[in-house]
Amino acid sequence: MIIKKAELEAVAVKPSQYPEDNLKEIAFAGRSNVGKSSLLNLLTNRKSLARVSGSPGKTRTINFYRINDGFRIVDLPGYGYAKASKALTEGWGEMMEKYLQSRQNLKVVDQLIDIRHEPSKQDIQMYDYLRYYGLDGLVVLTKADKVSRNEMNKNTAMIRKALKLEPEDVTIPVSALKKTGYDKLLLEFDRILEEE
Ligand SMILES: Nc1nc2c(ncn2[C@@H]2O[C@H](COP(=O)(O)OP(=O)(O)O)[C@@H](O)[C@H]2O)c(=O)[nH]1
Ligand SMILES: [Mg+2]
Repeated sequence: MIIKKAELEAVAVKPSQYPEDNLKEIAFAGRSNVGKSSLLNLLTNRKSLARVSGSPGKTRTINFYRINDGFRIVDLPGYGYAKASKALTEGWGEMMEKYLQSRQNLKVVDQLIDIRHEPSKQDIQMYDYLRYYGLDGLVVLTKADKVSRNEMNKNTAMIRKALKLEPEDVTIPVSALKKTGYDKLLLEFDRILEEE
């Protein structure tokens, strides 16, 4: 697919604020600062559709981006930000759970992991949760420009093992800086959106 049109359609903290129709949705999950906003901008070829931030932990809403008037990419709030208050963290869990458990439109959650690091405890918890709800199977490894080809292979294997991925699960290295990998991810989107 080619993304020709992308617009922020809704910003939600509760289900009554979600768009009401049956467009399929692919959500992005990952820890704060992993590169979710940068990936969204890369995919849509827009410099600042989503705000890229040097200071993590700012996005505390579920953002619905309408793509080609055919589906949505949903940017979920990042987790694992140490400075977030307890109240914020608890609100986060409830907001995420409501969306992930009950959103009929949601087909898959694209889990983002920084290719340089071992998945955190929260990354693993998040992925287990996605598996439980049948929303797993797509992992994007971000900031691929920061590692050598050799490290890329080694770290991919390490991350696949830590998340207990099955052979059919997909890992796609991407770099927002070098603008690589997004074409493979868009092909994966085509496959997901064609499924019933
Ligand atoms: N080198 C490199 N830096 C990246 C890449 N993607 C994001 N970043 C940087 O990582 C930081 C967090 O990015 P952002 O997209 O805001 O992450 P988010 O919090 O997950 O939405 C910013 O400083 C980005 O410039 C990438 O592919 N390569
Ligand atoms: Mg962001």
